[in-house]
Amino acid sequence: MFKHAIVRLPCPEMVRGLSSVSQGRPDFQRALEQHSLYVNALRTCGLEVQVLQADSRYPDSVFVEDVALCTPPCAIVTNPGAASRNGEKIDIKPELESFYEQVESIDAPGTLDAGDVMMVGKHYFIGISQRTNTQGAEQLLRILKSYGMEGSTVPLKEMLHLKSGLSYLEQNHLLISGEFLAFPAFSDFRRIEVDPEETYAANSLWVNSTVLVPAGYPKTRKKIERAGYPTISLDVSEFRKLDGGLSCLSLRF
Ligand code: CIR
Repeated sequence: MFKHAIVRLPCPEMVRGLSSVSQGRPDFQRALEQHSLYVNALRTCGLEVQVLQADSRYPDSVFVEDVALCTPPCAIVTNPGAASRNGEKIDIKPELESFYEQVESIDAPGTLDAGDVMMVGKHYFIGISQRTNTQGAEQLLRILKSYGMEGSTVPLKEMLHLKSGLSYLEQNHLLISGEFLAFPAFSDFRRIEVDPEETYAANSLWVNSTVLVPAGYPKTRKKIERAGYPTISLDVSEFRKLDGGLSCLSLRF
């Protein structure tokens, strides 16, 4: 169970955030409203939510998940792989230190975005992507091992981040899509397969037994509910325009 979440408010400069999709620029006012409903949903799931101020130096800083990995015994400040986002790691450290005694870091030449890391109990799957390199993954594996945890790597071909196409919903349930369907390490899960026309919904978010799902993907929502989870549907259209989704908007621990 999670007790806390950290989120960062979107900044008006988000309209210039990184994007690989051609859905237009986000509408800042709408993004603020969607973000506020997201925070409410986390609170409904029982989390105490720390809301950090917007940081206009970093257009993508609302996607706070990428700058840290929060595990039960320690937090790890990452070294984000996109140049325009790398400085986001500096201000997250003191926030994590107010919750954690142990705060580790990933350092150059290693790069790692925590959107590439999926926690399954004490095992962490680490995507090797455009943002996360093998040195970053090796550093993370060493840190995990020193705290009694472990991990393995997953090479990405198409997705931006590992969790763009995979979400662990606990109880061995794995929401899975696209290139990951054929990956052997994911064959033994109770798989909930996402239809090709709903791949964006593969980034859904388990929070204390409830699953947050992006609005507009009814087939996936139904499949998750059939697997036994209550769901909360949230419109995250403005974050989608920047390749972001539900998991990217918070750190949970
Ligand atoms: C980026 O390209 O870094 C942002 N526009 C989106 C980050 C999304 N984060 C995530 O999937 N964990």
